[in-house]
Amino acid sequence: MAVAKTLGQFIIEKQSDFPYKKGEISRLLRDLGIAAKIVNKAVNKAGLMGILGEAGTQNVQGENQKKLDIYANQQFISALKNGGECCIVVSEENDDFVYIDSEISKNAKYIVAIDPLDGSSNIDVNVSVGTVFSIYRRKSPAGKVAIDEILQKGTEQLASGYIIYGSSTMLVYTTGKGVNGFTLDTSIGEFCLSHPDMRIPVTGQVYSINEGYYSHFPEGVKQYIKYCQVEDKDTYRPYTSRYIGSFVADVHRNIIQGGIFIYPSTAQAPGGKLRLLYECNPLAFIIEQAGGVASDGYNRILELEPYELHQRSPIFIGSREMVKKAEEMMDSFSPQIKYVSMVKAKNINIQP
Ligand code: AHM
Ligand code: MG
Repeated sequence: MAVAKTLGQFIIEKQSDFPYKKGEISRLLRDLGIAAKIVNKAVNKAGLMGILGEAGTQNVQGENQKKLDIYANQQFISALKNGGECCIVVSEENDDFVYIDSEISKNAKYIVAIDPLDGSSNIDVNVSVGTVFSIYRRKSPAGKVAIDEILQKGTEQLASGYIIYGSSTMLVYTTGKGVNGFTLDTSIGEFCLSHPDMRIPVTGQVYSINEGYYSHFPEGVKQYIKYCQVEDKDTYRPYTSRYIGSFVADVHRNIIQGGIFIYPSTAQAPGGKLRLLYECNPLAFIIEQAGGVASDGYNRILELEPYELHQRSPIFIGSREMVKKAEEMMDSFSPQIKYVSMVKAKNINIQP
């Protein structure tokens, strides 16, 4: 039987593709991969180990229980701390950024934005969840990291990726030279190259959106949904609707099969739901590298200006032709909510 290439071997082989060729990005990816294996174990055993439950409660052994997303956050931060390459972590689980203060990190140059366990409410019902991460380089050479070094545009990402804890566990990443996917072989405890050079089909037949909020959607989104549902043999419509409610899982399926995922602005949530720094930007980088498009309905996600750590953005992400069609609809039917820049979007008054 042929021996599969491990993530570690692949990273060494691709070292020359990485920016700042000193092995630093490789080490960061390795550290994230280590934490992913630990989190994978906990996710798999979640129902068995009594690890589920609210933070602060006690399990049957009288031990303090941790919600799995808090556990995942701790694992990723401590792996990054031990690795010594990361100086700042921006995490969905922490209101403020986390400064990594340790002897080996004193010259660290990288900022990691992470959602340690996205879609964690799905764990209670045994549905796939994910980790999403993004790596930036600090701008100043040393000393205190300024907030504008932390709030960089998605175009500044050096690497991004996700881990999907599903029927199998996969780590998918890009450093701007295509997208590669690795499946965890639990018998040897290694991520092995299983999906080299991932490409998203130019179009697809899956649209993915929470239609329960239909009445709150902008007119452009309503019109796009109608378009997806209309019969048309030439474009293989009607499309099929698939919504897991777990961002990583929905986007991962669409990368493989082709499709569009939309979480738009709604009357209740004018900025959308998903977070720019550690949900939208990392997956937008992956999607673009796989040949797809990621937009807020009007603008490229990667060019949005970040103004705060936990800022949200509407997102239309997936197969090129499908996202372009949805953008056309937004332009024609919802021009009034055009997000010219996120700074303006902050105060925009949305009339769907
Ligand atoms: P979370 O960060 O609180 O886990 O929420 C993010 C999740 C995404 O994974 C998913 O796409 C979305 O929320 C689903 O939201 P909704 O239930 O509103 O459709
Ligand atoms: Mg999340």
